[in-house]
Amino acid sequence: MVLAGLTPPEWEIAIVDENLSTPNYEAMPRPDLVGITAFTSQANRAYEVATHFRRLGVPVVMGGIHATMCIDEVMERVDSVVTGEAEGIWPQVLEEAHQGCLKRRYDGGLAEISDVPIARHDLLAAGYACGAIQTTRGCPLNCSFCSVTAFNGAHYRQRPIADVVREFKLIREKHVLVVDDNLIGTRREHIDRAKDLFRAMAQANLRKQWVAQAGINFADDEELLSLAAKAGCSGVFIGFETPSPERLLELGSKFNLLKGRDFRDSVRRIQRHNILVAGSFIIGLDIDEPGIGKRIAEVASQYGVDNLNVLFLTPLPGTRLWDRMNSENRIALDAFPQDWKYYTLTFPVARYKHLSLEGIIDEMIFCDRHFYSLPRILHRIWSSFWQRRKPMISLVGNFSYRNNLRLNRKAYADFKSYLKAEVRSNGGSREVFTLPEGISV
Ligand code: B12
Ligand code: SF4
Repeated sequence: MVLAGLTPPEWEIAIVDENLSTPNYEAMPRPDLVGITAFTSQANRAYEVATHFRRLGVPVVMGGIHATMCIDEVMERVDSVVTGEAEGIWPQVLEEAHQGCLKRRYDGGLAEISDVPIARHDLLAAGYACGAIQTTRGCPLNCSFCSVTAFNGAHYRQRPIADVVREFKLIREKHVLVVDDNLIGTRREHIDRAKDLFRAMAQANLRKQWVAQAGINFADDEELLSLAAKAGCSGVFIGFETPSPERLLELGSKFNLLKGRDFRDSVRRIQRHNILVAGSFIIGLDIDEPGIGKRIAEVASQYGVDNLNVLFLTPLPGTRLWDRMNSENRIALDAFPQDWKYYTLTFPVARYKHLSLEGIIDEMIFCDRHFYSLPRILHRIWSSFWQRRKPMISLVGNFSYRNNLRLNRKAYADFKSYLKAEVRSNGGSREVFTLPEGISV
C-alpha cells in the first residue's frame, strides 16, 4: 500500500495479498512489472511467485526485510532487489523498468519520514479483520534478536501528525493495527509527540479502535494513557521478554526499560484506562533453564496480562543474535532457503544453551497450557468483569489462543518429522540440537 502511494498515476496497480487468499495467477492479465515483499518465513513462497512471472518474461523486483537481509540469496531468484526503505528510490526503479533497463540492485537506505506517502488503503480487497497504519519508524533500543534497528535504524522518526490522521480516515475497517514497533518511543520528546498525535486523533473523532506495540514505559504517564484511550486505543502489545529482567543483559539496552520495575502495578495502570495488555516473552535465552515455561506462565499471571504470547528465541538474519549464534555454530536449521519456513518464531530453530529440542518444545507447551488453562482463563475474565474492563474481548482472546494450542501441537509434530526426515536424507549428519562443545556464552 505504501509503494502504491509512491507510484505515479500512469501505472495501474493491483495488490495481491496471499495472507488473504491465493489468486489464480494463470488467469490474471499479464503485468508489466511484479514487485514482491516477504518476511523471511515467507521467502520460499515469494520465490515460487517470482519464478512463475519470470517464466512469462515479466521482470520481478523484490524488496522488504528479507530481501534486505539476504541480498545474495534473493538476487539469484529475481531480476532486481531493492534494499532498505523504498521512498527515495521506487520512482527511479519504475522509470528504469519502464525503459527496460532495470538494475540488479537498488538501495533506498533510510527515508525522510515526511516522504512516507499516504498508503493506498483503497487498493486492498475487503475482508480484513483490521486495517493497518504506520506512524513512526526506527527503534533506539536495538535488541539483539530484533531486525528493526538493523533495518529501520536507531533514529526514531515520527510521521507528520496531519498525514497520520488523514490516512486513518481512509481506513475502512473499524479495527486497526498500528504497526509501529514502539508507538510512544523512549524519550520525553517522543512521548510529547505521541500525546499530540492522540489529541489530534481524538479531535478527528475517527471512531476506530486500535491496538499498538509499546514499551512498558507506556504505563509511566497517566496523561499519555488517558489520551491514548480517548484516541481509541483498546490494547497494547508489550515485550517483557523474560521473567528475569535483572539478567536481561544478553538482549541489549531494553534492559534499562525493564529493570527494577513493579510490573503488576504498570500493567494495572494501563488496564485502568480500559486498555488490554498482551505480554510477549521469549523462551530459549541463554539464561533459560528447564522450568522456564512454568516460570513464564506464572510471572505473566502475576503481572496480570490479559493475553500471553511466547515465542522461541530465533536468530533472524541481519540481527546481532544471528551473528553471535552463527559464529558459535548454533543455527540448527540452516538449509536455506527451505528452512526459512520455520523462522516464524514459533519453532525452535537454534541450539539453545540449556534446553534440547524436545525440552524446549515441552517448555512451550507447558507454558501455554498453564497460562491458558480453564481456571486461569475464567479467573482473568472474572477480574476483567470485576474491574469493569472488557470481559467479552478477554473471553474471545483467551479462547482463541487456547484453540491454537491444539494446532501448535500438530505443528510441532510435523516439525519433528521434518527434522527426522532431513537427518535421514543427510545420512544422519545434521546435528540439530546439541550445543557444540566448547561454547561459552
Ligand atoms: C506489522 C507487522 C506484522 C503483522 C503483519 C500484518 C500484515 N499482514 O502486514 C503481523 C502481526 C501479522 C506480523 C506477524 C509476523 N511477524 Co511481523 N512485523 C510487523 C512490523 C511491526 C511492521 C511491518 C510493517 O507493516 N511495516 C511498514 C511497512 C511500510 O514497512 P516495510 O514492510 O518494511 O516496507 C518498506 C520497505 O521494506 C520497502 N519494501 C517492502 N517491501 C517491498 C517490496 C518492493 C518490491 C520494494 C521495492 C520495496 C519494499 O518499502 C517499504 C516502504 O519503505 C515489522 C517490524 C518492522 N518495522 O518492519 C515486524 C516484522 C516484519 N515481523 C517479523 C516477524 C518475525 C513476524 C512473524 C514471522 C513472527 C511472529 N510470530 O509474530 C509473524 C509471521 C507473519 C507470517 N505470516 O509469516 C520480523 C521479520 C523479520 C524477518 N527477517 O522476516 C519483523 C521485522 C520484526 C522483528 N522483530 O524483527 N508482523
Ligand atoms: S524494543 Fe522492540 S522494536 Fe525495539 S529493538 Fe527491541 S524488540 Fe525491536
